[in-house]
Amino acid sequence: MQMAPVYFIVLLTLQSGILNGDEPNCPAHCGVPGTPGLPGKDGAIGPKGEKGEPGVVGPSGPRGPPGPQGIKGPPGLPGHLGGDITSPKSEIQHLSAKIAMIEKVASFDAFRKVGEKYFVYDRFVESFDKGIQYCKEIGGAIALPRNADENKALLKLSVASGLSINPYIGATDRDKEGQFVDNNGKPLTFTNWESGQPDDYVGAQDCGVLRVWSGFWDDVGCDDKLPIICEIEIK
Ligand SMILES: [Ca+2]
Repeated sequence: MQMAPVYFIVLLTLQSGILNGDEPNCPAHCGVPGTPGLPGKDGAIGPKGEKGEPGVVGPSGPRGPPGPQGIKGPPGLPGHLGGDITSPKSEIQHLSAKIAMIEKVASFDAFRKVGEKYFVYDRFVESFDKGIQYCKEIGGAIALPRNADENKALLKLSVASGLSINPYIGATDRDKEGQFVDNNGKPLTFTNWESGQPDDYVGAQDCGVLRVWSGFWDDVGCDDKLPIICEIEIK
């Protein structure tokens, strides 16, 4: 019961302060806080800026993947079947074959060109029939002049080759006496017989030769072994 007077004193002191209008720990002019003000107004929008410099073009990007295959085109126009127009391929084949034949001709011991014909001689000496076979194997036939120029060319080749024996020409009448034919069995369109020839001497001369000292023709035995000159046409 000793605390009762102290409590009473404190209560009286507090009550006295409130009645005098004082607030504890407050400055002399401190009032009640007001309400917050409104937000300030925005400023005006500034002028538009100058246009900027153009930018630099960047490097190319990587190559894209290949596109899909295109649509197949329409068929071409029909070609010529008549053979008037020579295709480059056939022309090349023709020239290749021609070159091969000329190379073959040049491989002979002697040759001479006249027109589209080449006379070739490789010092082969045989009978008429062996000569036919030999010339056939090289792509030709036994030489047979078809005109004066060819006859002269064959004579020049014979002389240039030093022939002293008359070479065969591709003419014979062994199938029908007196009717000389060429390698294909056709009648001769040009002849250059020596005067008095062909005489079918003793009935045993059915094959023609070129006389190397005159260029005229004679008929001799077909089994005689004589120089074989072939002709090859290269067109
Ligand atoms: Ca004769």
